[in-house]
Amino acid sequence: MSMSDCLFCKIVAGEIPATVVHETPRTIAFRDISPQAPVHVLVIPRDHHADLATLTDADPALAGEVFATAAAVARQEGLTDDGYRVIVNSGPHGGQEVFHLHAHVLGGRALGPMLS
Ligand code: IU
Repeated sequence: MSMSDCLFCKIVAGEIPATVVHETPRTIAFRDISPQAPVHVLVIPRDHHADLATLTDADPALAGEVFATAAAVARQEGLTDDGYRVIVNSGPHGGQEVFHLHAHVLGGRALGPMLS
């Protein structure tokens, strides 16, 4: 997939609407369109990186910024006391469907066992 076809690049560009909840100079966080928990936010780098390995190879500091934004979103959404989960799916077996690196921030209920 080229960057011009990337759904999340279109969200960064404002070409597709999304409910943005947090922004930093190099990251953006928006609500997942199909939430799996009361709070389900996706954190992405503004620049296109397909997956975790691509991002960490190209710009490890940006990977850190994605996680810092995830923690800031959790704090902003009031998840800090009860806890929350951050997930990065990678590749087909990891269940990755959108190939623009994203961290899921999930919370607002007890999430149960991690694997399914
Ligand atoms: P995954 O880790 O690649 O499987 O997650 C992709 C997520 O992107 C998934 O939770 C979708 O609900 C979400 N999503 C979205 O928020 N907006 C969209 O337009 C599309 C997918 I397509």
